[in-house]
Amino acid sequence: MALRPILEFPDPRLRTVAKPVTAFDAELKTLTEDMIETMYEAEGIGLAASQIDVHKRVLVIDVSEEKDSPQVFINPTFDILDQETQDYDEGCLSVPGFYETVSRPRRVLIKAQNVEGDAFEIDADGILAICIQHEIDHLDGKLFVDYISKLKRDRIRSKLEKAHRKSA
Ligand code: QAP
Ligand code: CO
Repeated sequence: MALRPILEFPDPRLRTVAKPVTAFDAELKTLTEDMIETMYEAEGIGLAASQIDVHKRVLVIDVSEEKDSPQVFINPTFDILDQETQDYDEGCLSVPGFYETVSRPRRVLIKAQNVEGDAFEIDADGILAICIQHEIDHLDGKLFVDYISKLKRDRIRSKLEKAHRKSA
């Protein structure tokens, strides 16, 4: 297993639209293991392959209290089950240190495949419903900062750019 570096906003590679997974092979298994390790090390609850510069439709999520229940989603999609929205102060491993309120549908039916390629569905609400929508956005080149004002986004951008210059 290996840790992979996480891209940070405003890295343009985060805007890449990920391609569907077609090969359910050992390389995919290794990718998901590395993503789970990288997510835990960074103390995240979700990570999209896009965030480690792998542009395949792969997500890992662990919303459990004990951080012992990683879930893998290959080629994930969702249907909205409840038009009612919920607000949540979202963060992102690619936007470290910043949190902003985002409103998303509160209940969704997740459809995905596991690492073997078997299809499954989950009726999700709460944090899992928010997390899956946030992570699928990554696969489509979108970030939570796209939902806030340009003023707030530009402030976050300049603060992160400054931090990146200092650490370079
Ligand atoms: C996405 O986010 C998410 O700024 C996952 O310094 C967000 O794991 C899903 C993190 C909200 C549901 C609700 C962020 C860690 C982790 C930071 C994360 C930081 C350290 C974010
Ligand atoms: Co994120």
